Amino acid sequence: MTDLDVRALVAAELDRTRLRSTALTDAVDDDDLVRQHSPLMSPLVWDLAHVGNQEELWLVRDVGGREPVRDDIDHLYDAFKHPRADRPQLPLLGPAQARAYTRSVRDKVLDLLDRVPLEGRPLVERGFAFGMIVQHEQQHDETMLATHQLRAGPPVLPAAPPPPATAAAGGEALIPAGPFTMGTSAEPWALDNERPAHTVDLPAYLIDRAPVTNARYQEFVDAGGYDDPRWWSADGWDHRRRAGLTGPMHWHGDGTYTRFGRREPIVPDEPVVHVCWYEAQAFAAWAGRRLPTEAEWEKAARFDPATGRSRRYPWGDDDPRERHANLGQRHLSPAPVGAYPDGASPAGVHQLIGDVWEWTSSDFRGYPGFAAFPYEEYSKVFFGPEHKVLRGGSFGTDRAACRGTFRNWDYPVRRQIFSGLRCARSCPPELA
Ligand code: AVJ
Ligand code: FE
Repeated sequence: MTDLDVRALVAAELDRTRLRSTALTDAVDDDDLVRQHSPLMSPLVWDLAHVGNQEELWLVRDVGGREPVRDDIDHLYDAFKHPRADRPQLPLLGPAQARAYTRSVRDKVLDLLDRVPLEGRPLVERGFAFGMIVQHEQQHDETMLATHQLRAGPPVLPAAPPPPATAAAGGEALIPAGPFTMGTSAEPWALDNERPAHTVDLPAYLIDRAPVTNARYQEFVDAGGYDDPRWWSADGWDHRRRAGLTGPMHWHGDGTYTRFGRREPIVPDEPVVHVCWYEAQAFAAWAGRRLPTEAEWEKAARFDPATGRSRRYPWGDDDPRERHANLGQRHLSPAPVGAYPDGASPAGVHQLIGDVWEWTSSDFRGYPGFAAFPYEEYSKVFFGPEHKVLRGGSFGTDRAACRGTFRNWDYPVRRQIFSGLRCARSCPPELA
């Protein structure tokens, strides 16, 4: 790409992303913007100004070396200083102020984008800081979408139904033993935790060709899975009891769930969503399976046995198109399994990208050779057993913040995110 292409691409991505943030925050009135819809979430107006504040810190001040737009509000929008539950009590910018602030930061950034030298820098650096800001805003847009799901009241977001299933996606795929390249050193906008590319050798395993559906999960519920400690880890059972879990979040126990203000019958062949890591693990144990490791997930998604190399996406190296995956909030739900045959991997594994984030069994850790960039606070401070890795993105994830190497993480109790699972198992000797 030439310098001009990079600038045009960045400008288009910034623009597209801001349209989404604006739609998510313009959909509700000012009272709803400042209200806390759940102690798990920030008020929407916090996310909006936080997005602007990060953009000011990383681009206006760090990359551009410019004067602060506002140097008096950084502490309000520092996610490490105030837990989400406390944010409504802060003297936050109001809706009109937050909108004006993010707009004036953006104006400075577009000006900067025209002037900052990109020429002569390694490709990895070209536009990276801008790409990181696009991904940061898109991640907060997904968080704001999760806040919308927690909001009480009538629906405010338009919901186009997802496409129907057009292919069979049942059963398991066998992934033969052998090495593959995990992570990336080449993807220009890959974040520090996706780097560097490194070889991982895995024994043979089987992985579900589709995420676990609502129908299958209902069987687990109906079989008394929530009342049987056999399927749960010790911590998981403890959490199950203390939190009084009886089924996925937003299920009512009568065959209906509420999605973005609409109470509807549960669609049986859609991937189950809003389960925590403990529930995912218990389901897998009940089904005689286990969660895949992060490496198993990525090999199933990226490894091409014909060439021996790892692809950017299951379908190849092309950026996601509508026919590949349910991404970008085009639909307000996962799509039925078998709806995206064009997005399947070489091993015939479907819907790895989009629909629901998939819990893996892995702790969030740095790859061998990891180097924090640009700040330790982006990923490194979250490394450790308390965070579990999710892969693949959801219907609410934008294509800019999702790829075969992209890693998400959260606490094992969290389920307000768009999280589901697929199962795996080690290959029995007779199949290997
Ligand atoms: C990668 C989704 C866990 O939301 O905490 C947003 C992304 N980092 N602002 C999060 C992020 C800083 C992060 N997750
Ligand atoms: Fe953030």
